[in-house]
Amino acid sequence: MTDNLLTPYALNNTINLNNRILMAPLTRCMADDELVPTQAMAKYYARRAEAGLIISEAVIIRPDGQGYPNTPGLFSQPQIEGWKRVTSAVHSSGGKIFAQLWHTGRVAHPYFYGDDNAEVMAPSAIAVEGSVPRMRELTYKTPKAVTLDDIHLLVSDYAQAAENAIAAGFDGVEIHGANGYLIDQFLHHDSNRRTDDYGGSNENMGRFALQVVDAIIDQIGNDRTALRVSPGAYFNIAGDSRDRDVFDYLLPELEKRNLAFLHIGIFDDSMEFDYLGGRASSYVRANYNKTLVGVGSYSAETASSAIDSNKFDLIAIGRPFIANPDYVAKIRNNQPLVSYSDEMLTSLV
Ligand code: FNR
Ligand code: 8K6
Repeated sequence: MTDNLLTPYALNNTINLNNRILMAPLTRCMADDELVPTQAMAKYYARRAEAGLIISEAVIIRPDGQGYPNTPGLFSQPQIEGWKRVTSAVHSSGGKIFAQLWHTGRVAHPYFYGDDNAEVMAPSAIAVEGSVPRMRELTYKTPKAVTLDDIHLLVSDYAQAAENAIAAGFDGVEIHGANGYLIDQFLHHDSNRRTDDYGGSNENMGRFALQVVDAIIDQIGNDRTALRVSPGAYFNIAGDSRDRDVFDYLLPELEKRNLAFLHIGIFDDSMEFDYLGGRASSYVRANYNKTLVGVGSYSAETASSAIDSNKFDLIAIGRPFIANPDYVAKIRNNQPLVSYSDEMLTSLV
């Protein structure tokens, strides 16, 4: 039985969802060379409009946030116009869509936005190991430890991107604070070795994330602002047992902000983290008392029972939504799903 997934859910007084199934943010690398969303992307999202809420693929807030080819942006007028096509296609199909705002920090590569000498921004000058996926010749660079001026500009660029998202017709934004990208790099000791106001103590480690959240709330309101976090480091970052204290501080601070929701960033929620005492979702549930979105290798059945037993309130579905544009209808009608495979990433169906 998966009926509970199909019941409406009010995020707040502004946003009501028709059901509890979110489409997870899924990078597809299909924007045009100016990082403008295409008509094919508008159709792709509109086909999935039956989701209670679509979270867009991650959208870069400025050029030096780019770490993968053809990821869309929200910093130029043509990009805003391109997203208007997407949001209006989703709205005319009865759906809702948030933009996921992204800066990859040290996972950026200047190949995408400048010459070889262009700077890579991160909390500390520590390179991530390896190279860009599927572009193995692009080895990650040692980033620049951002200055206080850089930080102020980054915060205002996040806020500007949020304003651009609303101008483009999005219903709100999800700040990408997860999966080892810029905001997450500030939240983990492996990637943040700063000794100024942005590193060291729990409060300092959390400062950049909260400043971005607050700047966006000022711009577009808390009802339209959500955040994705990865308290368990698993991608582009190594875990450190001290990270838990940072999130012990951060989660109650976030709770005070009355966000639209908080969303876990993880590929498989059965992963357990020693320093969190188990799953990332259980840890967040125990330390955060507002709307929580679970994710990570769930089926409709396992998600339904997780919601039933109050492990989280809403479920985000990723890969199965790539394989099944009509995922929600199939769940409602009890129809079999097409299995996801990585080859599906090469076309936008
Ligand atoms: C992702 N994921 C992801 N997460 C995110 O926060 N922003 C993004 O842009 C992407 N992009 C992305 C692309 C692809 C191809 C995959 C497979 C995944 C992670 C995604 O949102 C989700 O957390 C995982 O896919 C786990 O959920 P499923 O797929 O098991 O339902
Ligand atoms: C978040 C941006 C990702 C953009 C590139 C697409 C990556 C495709 C990933 C496929 C999923 C495989 C799962 C990898 C899990 C890594 C955790 C250790």
